[in-house]
Amino acid sequence: MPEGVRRSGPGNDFSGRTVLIVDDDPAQIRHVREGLAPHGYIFKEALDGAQALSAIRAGRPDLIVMDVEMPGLGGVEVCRIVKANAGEGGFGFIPVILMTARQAAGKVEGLELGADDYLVKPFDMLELGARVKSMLRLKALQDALLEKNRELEWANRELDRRRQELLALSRTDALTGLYNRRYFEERLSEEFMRSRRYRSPLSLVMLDIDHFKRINDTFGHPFGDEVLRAVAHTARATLREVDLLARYGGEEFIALLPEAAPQDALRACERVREAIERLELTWKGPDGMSQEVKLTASLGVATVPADDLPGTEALLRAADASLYSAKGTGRNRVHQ
Ligand code: GH3
Ligand code: MG
Ligand code: MG
Ligand code: MG
Ligand code: MG
Repeated sequence: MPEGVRRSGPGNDFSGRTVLIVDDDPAQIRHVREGLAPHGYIFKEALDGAQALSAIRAGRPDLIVMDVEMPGLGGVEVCRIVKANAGEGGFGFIPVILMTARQAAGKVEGLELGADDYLVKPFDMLELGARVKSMLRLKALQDALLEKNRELEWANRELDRRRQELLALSRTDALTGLYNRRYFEERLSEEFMRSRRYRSPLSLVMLDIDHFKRINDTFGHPFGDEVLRAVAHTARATLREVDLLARYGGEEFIALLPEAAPQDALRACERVREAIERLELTWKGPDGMSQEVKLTASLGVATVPADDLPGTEALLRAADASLYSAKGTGRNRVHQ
């Protein structure tokens, strides 16, 4: 072949590919084998359609060269089965070259049933060689396409996964793992509208750790961080799953309690307050020093529609005012 005609891409050397030769005449099988021998293929043989199918199931060949006229299952039927099972999980794409002694009859039928090429016996071995090679090239292209497709699908899933990860990250407070303020405010607007539309109660809670600065000052900032994580975990474990809890900033947390009327919210807040009061944290200092640390928190609640508030801003202000009042009257308490 002149240099310029050489194909790039899947290449032109198909030695080592498996060719299944199917014919009820062993002499014809031998003939085809000898004709294709110089190309370095691996040959499998079958003497009828049933044998051919077992051979295909046992190990997918890269190509099938098959007689049309065989007793029992004929070449056209086998071809139909191979093509019907070309999908994923089946045989995949296996090119089929049919051979027939008949001049025209069956040729159109074979091609219409998905035979990829057709040879009329007796045929020239050079022609057989060229057609086999062209089919193997087709097969290699098809395989490369499938592989690319699989890679694309994988890349797509990976992208999707990362998108989800990024989305989750953009909603998360890095220190505590709770939702962050931005996501909370998004949800607050939605929940407020829902509450208004369905006239269902909605409570907003603000929680602020008492004298947190002292904890930082006494035990250091890293221990302060540990305390924040412990409070976050405790509040999350105490509230209902439908309650939205977020870190609002610094040592302040905020929670949205859907369907919670004032009394429900009060009870929930009391549970959180008590759970924080019960927390037993241990500060570990240098030289094996350690100390039990206790803490408390103050909580402020506001509820719509019990508190007649026009919007989320007013709801936030009302909860903040309740918190301020809880702080002002001695801390470690819930006000509403
Ligand atoms: P009060 O009972 O009135 O709320 O007093 P407080 O000390 O808790 O309140 P203040 O606002 O005076 O102090 C809050 C402290 O929280 C100050 C700030 O350094 C600390 N803080 C804010 N964010 C973080 C954080 O991410 N980690 C740690 N360790 N400390 C933080
Ligand atoms: Mg025959
Ligand atoms: Mg504060
Ligand atoms: Mg505080
Ligand atoms: Mg109030």
